[in-house]
Amino acid sequence: MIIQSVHVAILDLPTIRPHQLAMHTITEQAVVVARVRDEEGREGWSEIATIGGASYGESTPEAIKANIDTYITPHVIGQDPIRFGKIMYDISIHVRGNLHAKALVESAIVDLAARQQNIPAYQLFGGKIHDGLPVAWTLASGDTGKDIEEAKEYLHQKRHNIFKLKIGKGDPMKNVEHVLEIQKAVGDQARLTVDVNQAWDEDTANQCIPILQDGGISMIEQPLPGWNHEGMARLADRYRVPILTDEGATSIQEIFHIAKHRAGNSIALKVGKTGGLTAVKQAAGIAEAAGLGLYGGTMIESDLGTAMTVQLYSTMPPMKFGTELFGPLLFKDSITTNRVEFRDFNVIVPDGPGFGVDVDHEKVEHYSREKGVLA
Ligand code: MUC
Ligand code: MG
Repeated sequence: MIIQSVHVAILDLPTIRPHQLAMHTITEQAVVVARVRDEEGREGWSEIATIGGASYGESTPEAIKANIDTYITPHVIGQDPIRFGKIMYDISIHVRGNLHAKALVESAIVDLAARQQNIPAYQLFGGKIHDGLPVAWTLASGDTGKDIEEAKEYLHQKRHNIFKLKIGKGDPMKNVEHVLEIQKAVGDQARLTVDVNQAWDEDTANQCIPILQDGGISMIEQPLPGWNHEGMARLADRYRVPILTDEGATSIQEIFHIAKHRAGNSIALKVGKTGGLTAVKQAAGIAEAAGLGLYGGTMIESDLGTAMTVQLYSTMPPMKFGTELFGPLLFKDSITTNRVEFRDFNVIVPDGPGFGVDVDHEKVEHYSREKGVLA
């Protein structure tokens, strides 16, 4: 049952509140979805997000769509989805880089391959080890009081007991005070981490990290620019609090480089930046072999992209820092008819065929930037 079509659309999904990062505040998240269809009309779907247009990483939603439509789709049409390894190998010969685009395409093909066999997609990656994964929530409302309220509410609901604080925007010392206030309010019941999103230079990092470390913060994510592997290595060497590389840890080659030079002592995995589900498993292998701690990252995808990532992470040994697959909870609405579940501080691994969530075609059309692409 070969693949007959590939279609890609950009969706703009509104969030329940502004989500403030160093470089961009998300009120509407642009996610890219792909649909592959076989000869019998069966569909495989996937979703990958970037953040803030071109402001976060190398890819943009528009580039992902254009490059799949023009350069990748011809290598997918007529292929057998169960041979997704061969398809991705063929694509790698003809298309350099474009990791987010490759991730989106591979994932849609995997969903279709699993649905053709009526099995969950995690069966194609060795089977699940876990039924649920610890899941953090990001406190990023931009207001200390609101963040404390959110943290207390989610602790009460037993939804999250790990909180990541975005502290890359504005005055670094004020942000450190903000972290310590939240730590004082909930720190005995929760574990707190911070994500600087590349905003500091090394001097600023050396001023702020000791205070955060003494304050009981359990991990510092990407304090320096992604390119500054040497600086990250010095910080990882100097402090006992774990230093996590996110934006700097992209392709498997880059992750090998980070592991070799210990540019951080832990890394955030993400399906988009590393180039797909298979690539993320390879990346995790490199990191584990080097003794780096793992974190199950997200680019804030909705139920579809989250289900696919939850399924993949479920096939890996426990990650030292858990996951942050909270994406569906930040959106006002869902583009799937069934939802990813969150309970007892865990995100639950969906068990249905494919990634275990079914796309709501009307919702996809409603949120599509360009109408009729996936109709
Ligand atoms: C990032 O840099 O980690 C993931 C969770 C979140 O709040 O922001 C994203 C991106
Ligand atoms: Mg990050």
